[in-house]
Amino acid sequence: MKVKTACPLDCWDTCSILAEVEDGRVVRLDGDPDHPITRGFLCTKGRRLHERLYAPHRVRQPLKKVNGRWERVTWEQALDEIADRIRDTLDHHGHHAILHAYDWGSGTLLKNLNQRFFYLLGGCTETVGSLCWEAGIEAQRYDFGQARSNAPEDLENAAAVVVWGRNVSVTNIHMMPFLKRTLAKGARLAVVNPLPTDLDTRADLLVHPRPGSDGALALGALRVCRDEGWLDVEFLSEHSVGWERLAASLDAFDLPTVAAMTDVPAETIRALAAFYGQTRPVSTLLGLGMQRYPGGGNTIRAIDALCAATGQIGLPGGGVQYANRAMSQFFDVDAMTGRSRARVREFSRGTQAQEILSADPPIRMLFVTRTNPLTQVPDTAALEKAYATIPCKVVVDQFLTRTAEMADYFLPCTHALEDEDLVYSSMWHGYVTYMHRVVAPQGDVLPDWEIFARLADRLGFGDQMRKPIDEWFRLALAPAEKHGVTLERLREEGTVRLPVPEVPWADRRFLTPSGKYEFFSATAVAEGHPGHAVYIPRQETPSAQAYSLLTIHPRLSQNSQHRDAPRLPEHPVAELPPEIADREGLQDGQLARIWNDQAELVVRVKVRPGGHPGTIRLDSGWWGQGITINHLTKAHEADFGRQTAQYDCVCSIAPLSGPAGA
Ligand SMILES: Nc1nc2c(c(=O)[nH]1)N[C@H]1C(S)=C(S)[C@@H](COP(=O)(O)OP(=O)(O)OC[C@H]3O[C@@H](n4cnc5c(=O)[nH]c(N)nc54)[C@H](O)[C@@H]3O)O[C@H]1N2
Ligand SMILES: Nc1nc2c(c(=O)[nH]1)N[C@H]1C(S)=C(S)[C@@H](COP(=O)(O)OP(=O)(O)OC[C@H]3O[C@@H](n4cnc5c(=O)[nH]c(N)nc54)[C@H](O)[C@@H]3O)O[C@H]1N2
Ligand SMILES: [Mo]
Repeated sequence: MKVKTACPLDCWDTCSILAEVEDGRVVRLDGDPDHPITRGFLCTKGRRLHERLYAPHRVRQPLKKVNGRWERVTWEQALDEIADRIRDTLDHHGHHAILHAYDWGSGTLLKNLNQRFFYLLGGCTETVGSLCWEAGIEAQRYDFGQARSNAPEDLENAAAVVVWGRNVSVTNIHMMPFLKRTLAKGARLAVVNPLPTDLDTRADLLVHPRPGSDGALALGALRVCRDEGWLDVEFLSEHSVGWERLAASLDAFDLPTVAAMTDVPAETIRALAAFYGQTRPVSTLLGLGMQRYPGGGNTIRAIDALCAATGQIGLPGGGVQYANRAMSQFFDVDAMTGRSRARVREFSRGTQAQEILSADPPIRMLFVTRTNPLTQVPDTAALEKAYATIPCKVVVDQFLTRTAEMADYFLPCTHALEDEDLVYSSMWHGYVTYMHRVVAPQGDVLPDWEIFARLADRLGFGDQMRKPIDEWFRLALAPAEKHGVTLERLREEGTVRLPVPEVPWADRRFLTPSGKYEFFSATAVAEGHPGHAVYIPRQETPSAQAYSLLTIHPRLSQNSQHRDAPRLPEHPVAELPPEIADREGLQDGQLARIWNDQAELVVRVKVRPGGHPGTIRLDSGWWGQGITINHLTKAHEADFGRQTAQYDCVCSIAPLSGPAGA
């Protein structure tokens, strides 16, 4: 029997899946050939959902920590005790003493009911902001009114493609067939990335900026376009506001200055400018990496400005693709959660450690759902210290993550293949997929929403957490139903396209206050930011001995979800260019120490030519040797959206037998 479901992981691609079931067990997972975008192919991390379902170390019973050791307990005991703690906390400290730390470890619709529970308490403290993408989302809100992307199929209309900081072949693998077809039709390709990528061999133009300097690069290229007259005059005069103010600021970005700021040769900056200024349409595929810096939001604004001024917006084959927030209008998530009615105290996901330590009222209980903060939040040591001050900690997960190991109660939840749900992503394409339940839940695991409904029963508001799931679906789908995307259709068809535009802004009407593209944004000013894109340098300065450290997403796993990886190496692989290897006396395959003022780690060296000569790469999500990759990173914030700036990080490296480090 084959059952249709979808991948719940927080990812560009949001694949639909065909699960083959025999005798009540999943025997294999394949991509669903009927999905118009992901077309029958599943990536490694998607296929590994199967491994995680049956992993021997998956936890299938509730656990309680007694004298420092986990003991099995019944749901009744765990939930009775937790409900007592909640009541006691509310009585003595109020609802803001309860912190709900959540993220998108599973992105399915019904998971929003977790938040509902806390809002029904009257409110709570919750984590907001982003470890992921929010600076760029805010940047595009200032520029366009909302972050929107041209449809994947539209890429083939491009005369040129710029892959700017997106690791397409690793993180967005279903883009590859679209990209290959576009290149086969003769489109030119530019790749802008400090690290070498799999696309480099196909590129007509390779740009390897110093990490965190893309804002200067984009403004430098835009100045060339201004000076050469490579601008779309009609777009500037009819469809935008504030160009003159941005244009005047470009005088500071002459080629020699920008070359020194970015380590990109002047002729390469000029070639990038020509790429935009002398070709149309150019489709720009942005990644999220270059906004994980102190000036990250302004960097995205600078790239938007380069694309807009050269006339790449609102055209088939054009656009600056960062996200597809047009998707959110079809789901009434607030109706499910009731957030707008709750009194919520907000802590930033990235800087929650300091906020916990200085909180008044203090945090007395922590609930963690759909996230593993003690590997994924920058500056792990600071967060460990802060969490240690919280007297009662509850983690809902499937595995004893590093975060769970610190908890008092572990509540085991269902795996996506054991749930009925819906999933869509606002990162890329416009499809939503219905997830049929593939197999029965194992052991004593419960869906997240059932765990919180049972807690609510004990606290006297179970009726407000309990509805048949179809009613929750209908509540959330009300806006989509107006466009004919009904629950019945979703159940029957599996994957359905929502009516998001194929080519956003084709009518040149933007969602900004002026209705035009805003090179200068009064909204940004009102929110305390510069009105137009500026260049904000990073805080951690690379030097002859302190290299940039980029801790990017792993190929074979989703973030930290590779506890079950058979190949998880004891020593993470540090990829570095020959320039660093030569200077530090490092050979391919040898062990080396990486350190900075926060932590030290033993890595295995892999020399990979190409890329910026002072940049080292590690996979994020790894942990071992008593620490995580994020012990090395700092809790700096980006300029917009309470986004973390974890890529603003430097480190030193030496052979393992070399001189002592930090
Ligand atoms: N296999 C796999 N796929 C995933 C994920 C995963 O963990 N594994 N995670 C999913 C999630 S949560 C997300 S958010 C997306 C992320 O998708 P991407 O944005 O494609 O990938 P990241 O690893 O977040 O971003 C790192 C990219 O930004 C580049 N970069 C870093 N600093 C700079 C800079 O200063 N300038 C420029 N130009 N580039 C820079 C890095 O070299 C790298 O190519 O991927 C999703 N897909
Ligand atoms: N250094 C560095 N740090 C980074 C990044 C980086 O590039 N470099 N990337 C950042 C980015 S883009 C992101 S998005 C974050 C991701 O940060 P997280 O979301 O914390 O990352 P994951 O490792 O995916 O952890 C998700 C957890 O949710 C659990 N889970 C899965 N399904 C469910 C479910 O249905 N219910 C519940 N309750 N739990 C479930 C998983 O088992 C896993 O433990 O990491 C950020 N941190
Ligand atoms: Mo992410």
